[in-house]
Amino acid sequence: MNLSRILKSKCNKDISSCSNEEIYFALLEMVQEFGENKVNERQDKKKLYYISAEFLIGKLLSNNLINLGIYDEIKGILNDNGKSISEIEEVEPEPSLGNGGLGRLAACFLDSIATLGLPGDGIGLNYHFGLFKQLFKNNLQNEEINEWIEKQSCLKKTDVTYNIDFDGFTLSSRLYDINITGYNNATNKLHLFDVETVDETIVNDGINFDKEDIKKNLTLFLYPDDSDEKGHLLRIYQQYFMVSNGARFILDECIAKGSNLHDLYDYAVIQINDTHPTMVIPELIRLLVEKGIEMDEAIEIVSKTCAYTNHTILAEALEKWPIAYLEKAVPQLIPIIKELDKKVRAKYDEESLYIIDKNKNVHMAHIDIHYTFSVNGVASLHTDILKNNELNNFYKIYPEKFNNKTNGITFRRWLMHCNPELTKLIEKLIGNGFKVDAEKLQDLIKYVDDKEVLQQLLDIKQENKIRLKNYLKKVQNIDIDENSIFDIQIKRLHEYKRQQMNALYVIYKYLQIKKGNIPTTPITVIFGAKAAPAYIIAKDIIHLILCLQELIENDDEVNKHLKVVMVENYNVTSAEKLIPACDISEQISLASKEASGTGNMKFMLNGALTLGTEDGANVEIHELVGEENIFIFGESSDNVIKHYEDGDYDPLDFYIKNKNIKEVVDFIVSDDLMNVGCEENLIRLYKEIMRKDWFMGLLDFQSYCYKKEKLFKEYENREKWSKRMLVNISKAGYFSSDRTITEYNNDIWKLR
Ligand code: OX2
Repeated sequence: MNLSRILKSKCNKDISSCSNEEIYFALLEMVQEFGENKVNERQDKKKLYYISAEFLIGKLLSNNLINLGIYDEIKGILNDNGKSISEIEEVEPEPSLGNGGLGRLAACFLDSIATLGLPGDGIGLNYHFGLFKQLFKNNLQNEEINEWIEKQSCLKKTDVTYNIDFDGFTLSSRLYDINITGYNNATNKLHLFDVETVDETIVNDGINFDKEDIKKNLTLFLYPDDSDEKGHLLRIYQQYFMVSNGARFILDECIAKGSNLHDLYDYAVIQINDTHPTMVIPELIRLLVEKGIEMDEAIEIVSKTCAYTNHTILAEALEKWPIAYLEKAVPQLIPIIKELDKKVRAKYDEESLYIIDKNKNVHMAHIDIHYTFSVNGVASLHTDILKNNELNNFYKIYPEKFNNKTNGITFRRWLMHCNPELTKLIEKLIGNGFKVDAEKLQDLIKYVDDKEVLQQLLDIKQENKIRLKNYLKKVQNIDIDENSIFDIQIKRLHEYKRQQMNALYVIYKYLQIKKGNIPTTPITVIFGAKAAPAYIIAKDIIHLILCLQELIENDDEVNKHLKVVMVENYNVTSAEKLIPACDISEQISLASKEASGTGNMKFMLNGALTLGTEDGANVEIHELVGEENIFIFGESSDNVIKHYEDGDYDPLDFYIKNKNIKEVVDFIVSDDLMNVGCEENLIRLYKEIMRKDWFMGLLDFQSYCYKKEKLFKEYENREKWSKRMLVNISKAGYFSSDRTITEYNNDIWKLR
């Protein structure tokens, strides 16, 4: 195959005389054709459908080139023609079809499913603007639309359409497909449904639009503002549209393969990604009954076909819909949901197990747990908490359904693509095997005393820090010092993730420097986070961080030693730059609240050391790397759960008794900050932290500061630090999503 010739013919002229855009579109077309040639023609009887409201796939071009095994060659060809692959990567818009970990996990899973050669497709929605684009203005978050669909894109229009009935109107759908090509393996599909009548022009003034105009708005945004009833209804419309299309599509494919529907579970397994797609259960039952199957049998068939993953124990994220809303939007499901509830009530005399509670709310997770054959958590601590606390009543009646699948990440994107230098070094040391068998990374451990290798690790980190410095200069015109410690917290903004605690540390450090306690090595604290548009306190936390950024930047006494950077519009693309450059990975959620986390795994794989609580997958990282190679602090999850049960936590106690804490908390409303910020936001946040502090930041603040100081001291011993880096990299193999998917397949899907 002469790639140079193919590319040239797609460009219609010499590569050297093409613009980056022209080359990008030529490559896009080429990758699509190559991927198409690898579509799994083998008709496996059983197929997995991973149904999810989010697929945070990130830019696709380079990953496709890597997975097709032609990245290096293309890079070379471009180089020979005076072009740079990274500049061409920049042309590609990033689809933001996800919010955070849950959506990125789904994308990593699709990569691994295809890489392992398993028959498995994704099903979701084709949001035109995805999650919003974040802009900072006056130290506040503003939201804009994120346009990513161009005339030519990774989306392939298909001729699959359905008519989806709602109360009083019908929407016709259209399926668009994205190729998911595995690493050196077959191509699967991501199926994204859209509404034919969607209308992008109804959005105005940022991200505002008429929430009631369902025909035009249904697939405009992921998670439209749901702070009012109209927003809730829109979400229900979206969810039903997704699952009804998905269910019809699945049934059609199974029938085409020879299923008589009584044996649906021999042809399909449906993984329900959190509760957003839960309505697929009643919808499938409804469709089966429509096709002549008795209700009881239909329920049994569907229960044997579907499996459910729980991603969170946060009460507000466990969806429950007022039955009145469902009656309004999807009345056709009501008799089925009532039947499902009736069956539960007939069997169990226990309110907490019911699907419809006494306040007439429908608990989506309860539908999942009763009417699927598998319920899994996403890290071992999380699954234990589900079994022993949150879902204990369910665990008692269905112990056999509960299982753990610790999350993972695809190393193709989160090592090979984002950190080519480190990849090259690993290849040189232990060969290529780790790319398909990540556990092979353990072979690196034999270099733990090899000074040359350790120095190379430090050198690569340094290069990646410079790369990040250049990137931030370019996209945000911010200067950072590559010789400072890069301390990074990037994730959705949520109080339980405790960015506010990190910000309080920044204040602490600022005040220390003011008092003359200068850090040996300067520190750069980097944040990246979007706050949900209607989540006031989260936006206040962003405001605080931006105000600190400005205050410190303008303080010549401090800015040589400490810097705060809030990365604008944090997304997959910027994560790929931030993670390889990181020294300290902040994983500081309140123990018990972060189900798993996956950023923690990406950082570790790229040689950052974790500063974290004993939460989510941090627990497993801790076990793997050992005490010496991770920095753990804070209250245990058992104690946290007990504090909640006993209701005995009061932040005011800490504020009053601890001088240090009072000083940093008070600083939020100091003149210094008020001068650069908004009084209303800062006072609101101050009160929230002092009076509520729902996620116990003040409880852990002292031990957080202590550990962080220790870390900074340890950083000075570069050799010891580099050993720790090596241990972290060598132990990261367990967190490959290839391992996770192998477990899903062995225990739940049983494909092949
Ligand atoms: C996230 C969890 O918060 C995160 O801990 C986990 O790593 C990720 O899912 C993937 O499992 N609910 N949970 C999540 O997002 C939502 C929504």
